[in-house]
Amino acid sequence: MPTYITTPIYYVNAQPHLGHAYTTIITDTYSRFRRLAGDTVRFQTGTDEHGEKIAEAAAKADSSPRAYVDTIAALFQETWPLLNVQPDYIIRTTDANHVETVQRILDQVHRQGDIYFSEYAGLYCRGCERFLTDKELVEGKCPDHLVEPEPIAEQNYFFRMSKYQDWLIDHIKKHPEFITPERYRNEVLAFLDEPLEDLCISRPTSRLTWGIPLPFDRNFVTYVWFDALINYLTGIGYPDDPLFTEYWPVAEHVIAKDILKPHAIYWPTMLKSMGLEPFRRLHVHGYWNVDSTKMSKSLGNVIRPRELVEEYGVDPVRYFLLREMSFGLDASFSSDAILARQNADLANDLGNLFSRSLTMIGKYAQGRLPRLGTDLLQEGDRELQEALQHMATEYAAEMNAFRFHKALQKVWEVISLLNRYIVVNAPWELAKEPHQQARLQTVLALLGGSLWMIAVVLKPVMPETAEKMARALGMEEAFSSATLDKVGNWEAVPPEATLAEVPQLFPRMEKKKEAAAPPQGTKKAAASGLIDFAQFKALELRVAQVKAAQAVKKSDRLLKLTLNAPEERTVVAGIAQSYTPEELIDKKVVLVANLQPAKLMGIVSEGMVLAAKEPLEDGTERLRLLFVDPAMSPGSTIS
Ligand code: ME8
Repeated sequence: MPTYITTPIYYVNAQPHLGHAYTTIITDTYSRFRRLAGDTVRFQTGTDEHGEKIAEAAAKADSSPRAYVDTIAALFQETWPLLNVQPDYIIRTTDANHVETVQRILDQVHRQGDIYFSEYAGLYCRGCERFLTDKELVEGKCPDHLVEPEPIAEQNYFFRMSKYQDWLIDHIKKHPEFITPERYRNEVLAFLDEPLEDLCISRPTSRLTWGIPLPFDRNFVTYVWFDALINYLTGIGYPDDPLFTEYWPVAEHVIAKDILKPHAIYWPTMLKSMGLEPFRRLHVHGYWNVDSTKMSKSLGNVIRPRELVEEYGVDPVRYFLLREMSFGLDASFSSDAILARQNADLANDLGNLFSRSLTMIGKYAQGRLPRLGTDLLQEGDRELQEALQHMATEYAAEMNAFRFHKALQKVWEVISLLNRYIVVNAPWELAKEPHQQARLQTVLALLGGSLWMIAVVLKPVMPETAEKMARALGMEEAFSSATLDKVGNWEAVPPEATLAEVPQLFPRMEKKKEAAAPPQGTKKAAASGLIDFAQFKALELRVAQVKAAQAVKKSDRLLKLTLNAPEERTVVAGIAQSYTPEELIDKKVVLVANLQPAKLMGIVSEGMVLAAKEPLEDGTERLRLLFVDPAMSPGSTIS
């Protein structure tokens, strides 16, 4: 069976980040999975290089568009090997074969009367590179770019998208798999409840020249979305290449929710107009945030794939991204979250299971995986075998449905079962009993066979780790040609393999000290005057109660406070002109608890208390302490 799977083609106005990495890694994983299932696969990614946004970015970088797109496209291409992503074809919309395909399609659609010339006045968002309808605006602004769109009136070419509205609704309703998860299918159907407008598909060269010229009017270039979507056809040689005949009927696209409308509405209607079948499935995922905040350049919290891989290793990154995001929903990236997965799921559950099992096979079976004697199986053994068969079926179903987090959950259920199986069967005890030797060999054979199957299902997700596992099991050769149907099939476990040295699959990782490793983006954030969430969290704010207060000798500004936080703290505060010592007793204040101690008038101050200050016209200032609700106990954290 053929599989054709694509990522969006990424704009070259920004460097690759976590979001691009995610979409491309899941597409790579899916393509590796389909290969494992026996398909011939074509996996395509690429870069979207025309349009206003790119022209503007090039101008800002003081570069010609051509030189600029070459530089950024190369950055994307260099990123994929770092993530162990192996596309079969990387397209650039500035490639000659793409320009030719776009012009051929424009000519065809124009000739058959689906493109017309007209005047249009509307509100244009430069960020979206399209006209927005009034309904899409939130408080008069584009909800994605938070800017007021500009009123623009100009003559342009239009694609008769509205003509295909009824057909599209019908197609979506008849094919539940066309757009998934269902929430996005519903979103598209709701949008199609309203009359669809025709799509403006040109830009006058007076306003923009960095685009594909319309073949029938050289005063215009093609609108970037009409150009970009066609990449999915160019890459397989539309219309004459045999690749097109083989792969178009099975085309599947992967995108995030931001570009749902062009893919679910523009693209199928364009295809219909060309007389082609629409793609088979559109898989839509949610957005990655960072520490629960939108990732953005201005916040300085953009995560770069290269830095991630350097810090955690490629397989933990791939595993984390697939496991952590419920496909279709948003997810939050944080170094705590990835460390937790690395240590618990990988180092502990899988890594320990693997090294324990192999060490025992080394010790009690002289490093050769015993053959499984079916006559000796006990109930727990059969349960384990069934669990693996079950895992194979469920894993395949979840992977096919793009529910990667669930597919991995199924695998980890078996990993937990295997860890329990070791405890229950205690091979080290069996080894002590001469009459238990046959039993011991069965337990070891089941452990080794199970690990082989786990290596096979992990191959699409963590290719390097899976190969390391197979090598250590002495099954490298069988592994390179392994197929999914071997999982759960005990006859297919490579027989009597000789184990190699036991590797450590995943090191346990410690949280880096903030001081030693400033959070990513800190430099940029500092330049913009912003701090990121991790920097804010580095402040330890606590509720403290004033137990005693007294004036500091020879100072008319300072008071010495004794605080219950709940340990006792001495803090010297410059508040003597705003408060008498008596009025502060028992008050609850905000203490900065992790400030380095400092000596003031000979007294060591262990922190500071927070106050609001307001300059007054007479040159003095009003100062009031921040008091906390008296119901809060001393020591409560403030965040
Ligand atoms: O839209 N979380 O390109 P683009 C998850 N050129 N995924 C994210 C993400 C995030 N925070 N940010 C970006 C374009 N992505 C057009 C596409 S296709 C014919 C033309 C990923 O560079 C996600 O896949 O803005 C999203 O759909 C895509 O990058 C947008 O990339």
